[in-house]
Amino acid sequence: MGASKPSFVAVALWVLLGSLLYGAGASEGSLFYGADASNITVVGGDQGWTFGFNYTDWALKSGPFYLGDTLVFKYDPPNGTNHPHSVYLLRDLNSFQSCDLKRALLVGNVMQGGGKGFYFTLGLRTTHYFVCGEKQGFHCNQGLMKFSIKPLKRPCHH
Ligand SMILES: [Cu+2]
Repeated sequence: MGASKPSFVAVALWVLLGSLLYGAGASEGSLFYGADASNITVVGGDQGWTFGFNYTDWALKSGPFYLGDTLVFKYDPPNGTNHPHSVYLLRDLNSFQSCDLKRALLVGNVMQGGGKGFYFTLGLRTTHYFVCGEKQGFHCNQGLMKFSIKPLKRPCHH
């Protein structure tokens, strides 16, 4: 009797531990398989692509991003009363830091963010410098509409 009580407790702990481990394993498994497929992420979440939202902060919290992942930029086309936005890629860190659009590549024009948004798939393993190109860099500088992402190679799976 004195010996069976501790062993009962040990078994109960073992079962409890087992269920905790099983639960943790299952959720890690689903996270793993979730990361295995290409992800589609709306830039800025509910805020979309807009003036004054901190996209550098957003990108840090939303990463990591992998090759083949898709970003969605949502912004209204010009309608006479709003401030239109766009999506440009800048060539290097210097132009990114100064919001210099002189040699920038237009990828999403002011019309393309409407409806389901402008889709951009991360296809190159280089740092992507995304900015809004409106008002000669004002949206990028003062509006914080800038962020950089270096997509990672997706981990191998079996
Ligand atoms: Cu803008």
